[in-house]
Formats: sequence, structure tokens, C-alpha cells
Amino acid sequence: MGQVIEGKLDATSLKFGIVVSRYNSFITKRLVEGVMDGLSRHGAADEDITTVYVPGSFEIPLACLKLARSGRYHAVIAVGAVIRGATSHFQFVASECAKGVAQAGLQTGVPVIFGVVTAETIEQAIERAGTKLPNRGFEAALTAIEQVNALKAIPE
Ligand code: INI
Repeated sequence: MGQVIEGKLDATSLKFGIVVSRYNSFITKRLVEGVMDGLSRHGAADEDITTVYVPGSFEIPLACLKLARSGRYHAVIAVGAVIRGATSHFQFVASECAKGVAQAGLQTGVPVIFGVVTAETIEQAIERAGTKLPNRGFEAALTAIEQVNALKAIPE
């Protein structure tokens, strides 16, 4: 099978930046709890996690870019909730957020993880914050840890 490179789920000594949108905060609060739980259960220390709050998901990418550029974090996790029912400009907010988060990672080489829930309805968003479905924030934390370790393991 040749050589296989994969990332371990070990966050010991890793530093994380989290960017959280205040918009739909009743959802994003639950998502941040999921992120913190996912990071700490895999060995990250509280003092190694920095959380930045921004007004809405549209504002997430720039804050992610600044954190990623700082060189202080192994990964950055974007947390937001964009709900179609709430707005006609859902599509713009969701797609600009997704594009910007991807760009922040590609421009800096630092993994920037998309822990943003995009949902048709408030009910769906609640499910993705850890009721019927797994908490998307917890999943984003695990994605960040795995991606950091996978990238570290790829030889230069
Ligand atoms: N921001 C969100 O994070 N989620 C939404 O569902 C949302 N809606 O519905 O409008 C939303 N809008 C605000 C947007 O992110 C910006 O903060 C605003 O447009 C100012 O730039």
C-alpha cells in the first residue's frame, strides 16, 4: 500500500484560535462549547485556546486570516450559524464565509476549519448544534486536530 500519512487525534501542546459569530448566538454558544469539549478531551490546554467574537458570519474570514497570519496558532476554527429562514441574503453570507475561510487557510498554510452551520431552518440549526445530530463544533475541533497532525507528518 506504500506509505500512509495520517493525523493523530492528539492536541497536546497545540494552540488554537477560535472565531465565533455572535449572530444566532443561541446556536453558536452551543457550537463553541462543542469545540472546547473536543479540544480539551483530546489534550489541549485551556490557556492554549484564544477565542475571538465577531458580529456575524460575514465577518468571520478576516478574523480567521489575522489569527492564522499571526503564526501563534496551529489551527483556527470558524464557528457560526447561517440560517436561510432568517434572511434573503443567506446565500451571500454563507458563501462569502465559506470562501473566505478557505482562502485564509490557503493563503497562510495554517488549517482554518469550517465549523459553520448552514441550515434551512432554526430547527435544523439546533439539531446540528448537538441535539439530534452530533455537535458541529465538536466535529470541527477533531477536524482541526487531525488536520494539524496530518500536515505536520507530510515531509517538506
Ligand atoms: N450572520 C450570520 O452569522 N448568520 C445569519 O443567519 C445571518 N443572517 O441571517 O443575516 C447573518 N447576517 C449578518 C452578517 O453575517 C453580517 O454580520 C452583516 O451582513 C454585516 O456585515
